[in-house]
Amino acid sequence: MTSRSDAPAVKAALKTQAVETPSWAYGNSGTRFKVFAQPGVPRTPQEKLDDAARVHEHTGVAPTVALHIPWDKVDDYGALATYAKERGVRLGTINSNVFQDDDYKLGSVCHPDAAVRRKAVAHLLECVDIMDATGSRDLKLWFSDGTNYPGQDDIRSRQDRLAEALAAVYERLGDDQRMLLEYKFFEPAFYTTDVPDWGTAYAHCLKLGDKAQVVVDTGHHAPGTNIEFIVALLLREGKLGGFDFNSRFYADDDLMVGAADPFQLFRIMYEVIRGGGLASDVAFMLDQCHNIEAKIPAIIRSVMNVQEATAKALLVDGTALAEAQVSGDVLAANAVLMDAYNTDVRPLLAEVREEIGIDPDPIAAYHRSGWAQKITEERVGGTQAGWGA
Ligand code: AOS
Ligand code: ZN
Ligand code: ZN
Repeated sequence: MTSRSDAPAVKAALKTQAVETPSWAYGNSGTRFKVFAQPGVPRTPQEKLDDAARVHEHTGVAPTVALHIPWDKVDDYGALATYAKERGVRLGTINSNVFQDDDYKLGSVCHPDAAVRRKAVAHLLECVDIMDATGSRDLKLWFSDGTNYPGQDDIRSRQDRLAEALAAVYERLGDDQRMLLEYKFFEPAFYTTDVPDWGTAYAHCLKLGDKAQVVVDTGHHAPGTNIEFIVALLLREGKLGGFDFNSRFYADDDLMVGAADPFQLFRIMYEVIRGGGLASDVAFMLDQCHNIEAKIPAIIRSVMNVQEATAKALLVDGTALAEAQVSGDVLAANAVLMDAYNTDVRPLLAEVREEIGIDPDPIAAYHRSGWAQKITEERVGGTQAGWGA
């Protein structure tokens, strides 16, 4: 928060923001009905990094790329980190995957069979080994675990199994590493989900210790949920590890962040700034799939949407807001927020981009760059990597 006239401070803050892009967003993706393949899509983890480097080049604020294991499996993760560095980006969060194997039909770390639980934990520990090789700070844990029918399994025992697995992974973390526990209210399980909400994630993270933090995926809530309240509360408790940003209209739609409800994104970013999150260790990650739109420009657009919401949140006049709140002037307080939200911050962001030496219009610059034509011509043959590839 700042005063309206403090543009240099707003610009300085915007220059410090970093948005992590997900490797899987560059690959083909779809719904359970159809994957529409796009030309020029990456065939390897290296090609995903090539595309991510373009996003960083044009936005200036997307320096890291999240990996998903085993979708981004390589023999030498140190070499992959070097490859990224040579292209001006770094490897970021390691996303684990304990949801794709047949063994996980009844769950992974919460599965009733101890052998399946051991397999899942072994994968999570392997992900920490990968973090050691890539220099990644964060391990993101999302579990598809849950049940479909009342009585299918014991809700409390599943929580015990979850706690046991999380403790084993926590134990393995290095001093500078963290585990980010993601919650989701339903899907693929439809009756119970073992980490359905922030409260469950928070309770487990609290028991584990400081290196366990909650990650808020903006698409993982029931309609009408006040996500900014959750953000404010987790920040206040020192337990907000990061975001998986995306938009939802109905369920976990994974559409571009800021597309469905830019006002909600602004309200979230306001609480982030109010809670000191912009200058903290909160990870701003995208978790999106671009099923029908061109992927790289969609990711650039998403990064810009986060920046626009952040800029508006930074423009909230903190002094005027506090005065209105203390004096009980409900309408004036609301007007302060709405003034900031209704400000067109695109000229300010264009200036920020010029000041860091990039084109003020990242999308136009990408289209002019010829990258889309180049990858369409060059990336023929092989298997296109994608969501689940
Ligand atoms: C799943 O719904 C979650 O959002 C996870 O973050 C997941 O790992 C990611 O969507 C990639 O599949
Ligand atoms: Zn997510
Ligand atoms: Zn999701």
